[in-house]
Amino acid sequence: IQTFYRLFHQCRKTFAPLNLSDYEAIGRCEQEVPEYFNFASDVLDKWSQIEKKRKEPSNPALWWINGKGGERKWSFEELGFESRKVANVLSGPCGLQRGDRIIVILPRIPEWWLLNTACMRTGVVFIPGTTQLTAKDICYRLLASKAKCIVTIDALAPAVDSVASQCQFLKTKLIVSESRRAEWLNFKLLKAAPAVHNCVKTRSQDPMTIYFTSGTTGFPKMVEHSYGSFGLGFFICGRYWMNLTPSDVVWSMSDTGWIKAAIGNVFGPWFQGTCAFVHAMPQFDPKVILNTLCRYPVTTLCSAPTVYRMLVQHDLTRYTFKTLKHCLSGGEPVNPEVMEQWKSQTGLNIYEGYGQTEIGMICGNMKGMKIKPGSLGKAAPPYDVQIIDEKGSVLPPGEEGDIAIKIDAKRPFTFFTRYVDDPVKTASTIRGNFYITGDRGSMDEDGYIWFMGRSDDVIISSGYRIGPFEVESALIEHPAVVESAVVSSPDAIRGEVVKAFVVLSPSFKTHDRKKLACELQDHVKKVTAPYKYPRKIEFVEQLPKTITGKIKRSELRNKEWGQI
Ligand code: BCO
Repeated sequence: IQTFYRLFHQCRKTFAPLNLSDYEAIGRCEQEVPEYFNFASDVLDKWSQIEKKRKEPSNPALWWINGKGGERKWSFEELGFESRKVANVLSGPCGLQRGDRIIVILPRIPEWWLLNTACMRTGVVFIPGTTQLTAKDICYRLLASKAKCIVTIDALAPAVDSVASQCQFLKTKLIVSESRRAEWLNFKLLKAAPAVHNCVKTRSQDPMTIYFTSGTTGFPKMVEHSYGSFGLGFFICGRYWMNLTPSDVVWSMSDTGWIKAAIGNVFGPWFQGTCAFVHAMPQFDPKVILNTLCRYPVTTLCSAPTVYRMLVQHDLTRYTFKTLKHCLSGGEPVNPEVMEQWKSQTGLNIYEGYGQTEIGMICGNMKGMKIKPGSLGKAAPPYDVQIIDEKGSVLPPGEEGDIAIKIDAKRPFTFFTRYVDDPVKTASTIRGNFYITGDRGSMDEDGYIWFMGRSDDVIISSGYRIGPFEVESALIEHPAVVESAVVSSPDAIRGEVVKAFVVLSPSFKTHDRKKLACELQDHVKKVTAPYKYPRKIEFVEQLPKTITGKIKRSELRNKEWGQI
């Protein structure tokens, strides 16, 4: 009888329609989070069924181009078919089981989307990483996460091989490549893999993905998200901030290593049955972006403010974006001047969203809302965002304090589960009944939040979250550096950039300073992901310190921002 009921419920679930209004109610915390949820079987496979029943042709689920004539378009059905095969590669030749962890360092190629979906189908925990990671970064991530498998491309395979012997947990290496590489499995295994796969039944709280994210101290921490926080958590964002429908085509430019790629390229669009458009540009080039917006039917553009700052340097009136109707930005604050320039040349507003790897979207300018340029918008459901003081009391409108999220009896389901292996850091994010974002700001009478800066030493440059400690650790490995302090410094294009104050060792004091600065920049790019390199370097005799010898980064930062 039990077996009968189990099968009956399974069948009912499989053939149940995709009830988006239920997901909306869950996203707003008006309905309980279901005990079981898996984005692949509960959403993607449902869109595949809907697609089959439609009479008129649908947009593809994924539309990928590489600008060199390469193009792939997958319907939800094709995505399902291919990702089931990848799931069989993961549980077959790769030997992965539910709960095992996999690091995926891939550029914007379709295989990334397949692996993402295949991990949901198998219950393997997906850990994406940017292709800018160096051998040292990869080693750190393999050891910290205890990942059993890594997937990457030819360009990064030598970096993985150079550290693999130190990574005792790593069992399988999978390469996405046209050629064979010794000791690596090839993604081409997919061709022979079976296309039948039963998606695992995952609880909403089960771990689904881990992101490495930078903080003030130490090396990046592991932010763990669950099937509920990650899948269900992005419903509101996709529907109301991104304003997506099945007839839209969204182009979100984020690198695959960041949560923004998950929001803008996976969960945001696919929850709404929208096409995720991807242009695999090997290098960022504003002209390529503008031409792509003219040639392809992109309706919705999502990118970091730095990209908009770079785009408005061009004469936009020479380009006609026939289908573009909604523009989004996130990852760093967008300045009102850029919004104004974009609007005057394209007729379109930029709708800013503010979020974090830990908790997704916190505030946003939802479509149709009055935009107050320079503000982050209003609290995004299900969050109750408040500005609080150091005792945890809510501050009145206009007063600066910590941007925080009210937590009632239990944490909102959209929150990350924990910093893996770091209960102290996990607990440190809570003050009384509030989650502390680490950002400072104020709220006006209308509930709009205004960002003021970080409360810690984290640097937000071009949308990247950069920990000063990571850059200082890279610098100290160079023989010229006795010590350094790394802080943010204002920049017209990137919002802020990394600046290093460096004390030189005596034997380097007579060296050409310009050449030495370039050498140190190249050195940092080799030791750690290049986006972190100090774009400004100042050589100093000594660093400001407290009586106990702690470097006063805040003093240097305030000077940079003209606050002293
Ligand atoms: O600017 P430079 O040329 O001096 O240096 C660049 C690269 O050339 C260099 N580099 C890259 N790979 C290298 C290398 N150097 C040596 N060897 C290599 N293998 O390193 C620098 C990297 O800087 P970049 O990434 O900013 O490059 P670029 O081309 O200027 O790109 C501009 C942007 C705007 C496209 C880029 O900065 C970007 O993608 N920013 C957005 C980041 C983002 O998506 N953030 C969102 C995070 S998620 C989040 O915030 C949570 C929200 C809920």
